[in-house]
Amino acid sequence: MLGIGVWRRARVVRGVGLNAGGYVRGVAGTAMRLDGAAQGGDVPSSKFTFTPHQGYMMDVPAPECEANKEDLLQYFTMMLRMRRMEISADVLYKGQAIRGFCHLYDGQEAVVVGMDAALTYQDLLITSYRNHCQALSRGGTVHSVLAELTGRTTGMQKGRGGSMHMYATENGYFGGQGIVGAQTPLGAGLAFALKYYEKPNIAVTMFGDGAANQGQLAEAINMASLWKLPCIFLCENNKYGMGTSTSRASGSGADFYKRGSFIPGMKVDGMDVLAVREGMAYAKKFVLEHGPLYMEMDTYRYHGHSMSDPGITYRSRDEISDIRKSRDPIDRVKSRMIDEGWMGVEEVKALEKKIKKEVDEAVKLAKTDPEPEVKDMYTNVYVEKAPIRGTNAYNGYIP
Ligand SMILES: Cc1ncc(C[n+]2csc(CCOP(=O)(O)OP(=O)(O)O)c2C)c(N)n1
Ligand SMILES: [Mg+2]
Repeated sequence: MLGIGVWRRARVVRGVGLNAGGYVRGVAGTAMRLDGAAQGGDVPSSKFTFTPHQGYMMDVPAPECEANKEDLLQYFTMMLRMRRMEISADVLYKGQAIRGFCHLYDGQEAVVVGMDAALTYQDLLITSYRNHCQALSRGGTVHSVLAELTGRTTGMQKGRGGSMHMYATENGYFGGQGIVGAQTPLGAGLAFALKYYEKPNIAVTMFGDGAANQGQLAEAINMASLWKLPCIFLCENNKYGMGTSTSRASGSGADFYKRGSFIPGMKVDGMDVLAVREGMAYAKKFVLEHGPLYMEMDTYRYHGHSMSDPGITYRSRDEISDIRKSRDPIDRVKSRMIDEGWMGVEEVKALEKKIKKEVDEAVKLAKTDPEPEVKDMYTNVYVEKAPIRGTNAYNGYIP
């Protein structure tokens, strides 16, 4: 065993504002959580088990953990918020308030919530275009994410990035990338910077099962291995790359976590926030000691690939509803809370109502907030007058 039970307790922070996610913004750049335990309250706690992780060239921790009521309530609330936000984005898109690309994250919420429960804002994060919920977790609000989607000045990037390009570098979030797999070497670069500056932190570079087949990922893993970078290559295996299932696209079959080949791998139930939290806490400690790790999150997306994909031509409605019934990440936390007697059905309903109201208010603002002005069209647009060789017959082109 390479060390178990690495669970960061939340620190006590008082007198500072909370954002919608219940995280404290900008305090020493850390995603500090205000939980009851940290505030000295008598918070009930219990032991939970989860689907065992699978390890490749490494040991994995036992599939059990301790979690308290405030932890679970916080994860439950955040996942509800994410789900409701994405459903609202779907409606806004269909009403043409959002234009262009839009990739929703519902179904996969436990990956981001569990991951950030084990990390801090000093741990750097970069991901693909399916990035709304990462933005929310790294200091965004439902309002700032939805307003970005509708192109308003109140959006995370002042309405200039849109669905695929949200960032919060002040919180260690290097955002969404539209080019499949492009973030994988960039994530290795972030890990290089952490190592170069001797920081006790890691970088996580998230990508999909489709991107996992790319050459640039293999190159990034190779360099990360040689330089022993504190990098987690985190594959969100949601079973499809656009309309292509993993069984049709991946020569190695289903075991993505073994695909780092010469670096260790760990497979985690990505539909269970506690499994993700525990896996990530262990993984962080592991990569700081041993170098890069390939993680596979076994997850599922409910929506189609993007808004132009109804999502039911290459898979059956039954497949989707079976996963919803048996593995839904929100239901899993909800039933744990109810089974422990930490929440009643009425309290759950009240919380769901509260989140719906919060998101509905954000939707209203996202529809009415001001759009960027034409005079700002070229703000942050850079033109370098550097000559590019070989672009015509007179500037260095050699046939
Ligand atoms: C280099 C490149 N090739 C193709 C595309 C078009 N494209 C966008 S998403 C996608 C599928 C990626 O699937 P996966 O990596 O599994 O991520 P998921 O969408 O499931 O999160 C493709 C082929 C692209 N954006 N960039
Ligand atoms: Mg995929």
